[in-house]
Amino acid sequence: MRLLWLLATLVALTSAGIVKDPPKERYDNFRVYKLTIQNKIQLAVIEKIGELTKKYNIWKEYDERSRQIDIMVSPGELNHFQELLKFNNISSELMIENVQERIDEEQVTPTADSATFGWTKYYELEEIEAWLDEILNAYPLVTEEFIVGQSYEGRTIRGIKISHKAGNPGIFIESNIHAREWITSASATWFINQLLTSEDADVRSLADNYDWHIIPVFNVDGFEYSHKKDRMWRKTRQPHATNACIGADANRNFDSYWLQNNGASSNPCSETFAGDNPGSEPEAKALVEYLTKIQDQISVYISFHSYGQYLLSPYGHTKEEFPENYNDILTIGKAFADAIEALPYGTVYQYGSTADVLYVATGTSVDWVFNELGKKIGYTIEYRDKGRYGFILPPVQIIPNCEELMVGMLALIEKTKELGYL
Ligand code: 0X9
Ligand code: ZN
Repeated sequence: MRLLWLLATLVALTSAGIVKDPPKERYDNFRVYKLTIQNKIQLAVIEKIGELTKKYNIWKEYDERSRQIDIMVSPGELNHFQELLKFNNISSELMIENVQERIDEEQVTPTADSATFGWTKYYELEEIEAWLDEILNAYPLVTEEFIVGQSYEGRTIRGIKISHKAGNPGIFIESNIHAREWITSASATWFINQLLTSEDADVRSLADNYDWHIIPVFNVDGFEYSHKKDRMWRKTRQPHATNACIGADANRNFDSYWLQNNGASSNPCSETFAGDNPGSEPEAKALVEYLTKIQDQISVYISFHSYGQYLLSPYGHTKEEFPENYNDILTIGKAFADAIEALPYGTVYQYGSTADVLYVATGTSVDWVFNELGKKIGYTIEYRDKGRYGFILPPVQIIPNCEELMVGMLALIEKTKELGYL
């Protein structure tokens, strides 16, 4: 009876607008530092504080090559953090002084663009989906919607297939598996638009001679949450049974070396939490089922991420071993990176296996496709930049980033074909 009263009061308060949803997360005076690590003790210290998820947030995990790690620090923790750096002799570079300012700047959009969908601002899920519907309507002969499945919160994970003729080899693009990496869905929609509208001969041939399967926003719940509640959200939104922390890293939830070799975390509060078991996240499970079903139609798999400017390939689980076709994988990677560097922006991409050039990551989608579906060509693209803006890449950089994607893709596909994989 008492419970009933409590419930009734709660309903009354909610409808009166007294009990509200928690407000949008703010990042006033949160800073982002790039740290350079010199030894294991320093790394252990930073990884330990990285687990204090209320105070810190790892933006970019430690990578052995650069010996760097990017970490966001809350204002209340700043003094302690600075003492810690000093005490442990860790050198640091301040990348972002006030994360909230960057977020606010990101929202400022040119008014001229507000009526039509474009690539000078970032859009919310609803807007992206409405645009997708328009595209499907405008190009009914060459496009088709596909449905991967449902997210934890019941959203539909949608994709678009673009096919200009029967019998084309297939290229699969999965984007925005990490919610806060907004540049990835902006690039995916731009790329879709180019495949359908570009008059450039090279782009036309890319559109005509391959079937494109593209998911612009894979982590739909996380993406929505990153717009509405917390700009820095990365994971899925499924609550954990025994813990207050929500979500798992969908890109650690696939059944390929799952939770092995320290390539993911078993701590539900970590940004790289692998989930309770492979496929525990409905999104990852749905993608596995969908890809298994259409595997014969796919030759190349690409996953869009940010940031760091890398083209990463398998393996993610070890740097002691490499795939048997690693030379080809590197040749294709070089073609991609060279093409991008040749543009006037001069942006430099590093390429190589995930474990070798970045860090050990297990249970990722690309590695699952490579190892379990036996696909020979799979890459992760980590877009701009190298930490100046990190995840909050200013809207003016969307189109330059996309131009880089296109020349990179043209070179990648051409080389992949030349080497006999397409
Ligand atoms: O850690 C990740 O999941 C990716 N980096 S990110 O900063 N965007 O989170 C890299 C994933 C590497 N991919 C594969 N091994 N397939
Ligand atoms: Zn990512």
